[in-house]
Amino acid sequence: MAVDLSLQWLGLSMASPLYNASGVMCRTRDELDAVAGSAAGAVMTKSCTLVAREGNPEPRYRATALGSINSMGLPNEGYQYYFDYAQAFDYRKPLFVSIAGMTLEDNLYMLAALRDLRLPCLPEVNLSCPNLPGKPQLAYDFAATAEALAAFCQVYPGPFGVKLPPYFDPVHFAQMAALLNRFDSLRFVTCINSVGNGLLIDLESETTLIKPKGGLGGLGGDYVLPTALANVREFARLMPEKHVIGCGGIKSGAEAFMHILCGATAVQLGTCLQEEGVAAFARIERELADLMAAKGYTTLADFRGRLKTFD
Ligand code: RRO
Repeated sequence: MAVDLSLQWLGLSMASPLYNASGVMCRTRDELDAVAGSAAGAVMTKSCTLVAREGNPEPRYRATALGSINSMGLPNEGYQYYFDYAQAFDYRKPLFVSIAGMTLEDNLYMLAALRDLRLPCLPEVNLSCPNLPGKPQLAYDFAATAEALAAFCQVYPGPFGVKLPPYFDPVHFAQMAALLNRFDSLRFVTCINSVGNGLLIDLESETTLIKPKGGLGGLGGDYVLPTALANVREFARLMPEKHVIGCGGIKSGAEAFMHILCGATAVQLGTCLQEEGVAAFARIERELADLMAAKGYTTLADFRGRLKTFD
């Protein structure tokens, strides 16, 4: 039975639902080209600021048997670097540009600049960086998020998306979904960013695994899969007119399948891609196709959002 992993959404065509999470394999042109040249269905850039940043001191990323912790601190080459990349891109697959201004004004400036370029790429505005000392995640402040989204829509007329942090309470899912549903040109949300401010410890040396923020950092990998699935599921249910992109804990075809079963239109690889490199895309696509074939599904639409519950 031939399995088809392709999808169409927002006028975009993807041969596969897998692409890189912002932050992984996407800071430099070489890394972006490697994703573009791989089996990934799309390419995402590192979140950018107006001015290039070095980020936090090292060690700032560590992987364990169960996932990863990072406090990179938004190292990036500055928005112009990624916009230049977007101008030179061949668009044989979709390109998403992640934006993470240090202020609302910075985000508006970058969105206006992107608008004026009239490129076929789509912005994903990062409302959820957990690693800037002294700076809380915007998307945990619902009033500030509403204000920011209204301003984005004023400046940027095209479709755009946001990267959300994980939420942990049904009331917060409902409040955030109601807020996001007010903005028609907000067409997709990516769930989830890393689970912020975890702490991993090396038992032998009794030391934190990473240096910034006394060892606190965003968790990814196995640690976050159930949280990611819950966020995908709830936002997909509460925002039927929008696309939810799943991110968190995907390391094989099984987790990719679960994200899509929860309602994800497409899915992103973070920790697994960082650890395995771009070969992960072809491997997980093969595993997803095999799993679908074994279950008798031939397209992603056959099972997307069809999670069964006991009630
Ligand atoms: O660069 C980072 O420290 C970082 C960012 Br901007 C983000 O959104 N999520 C994350 O885990 N790390």
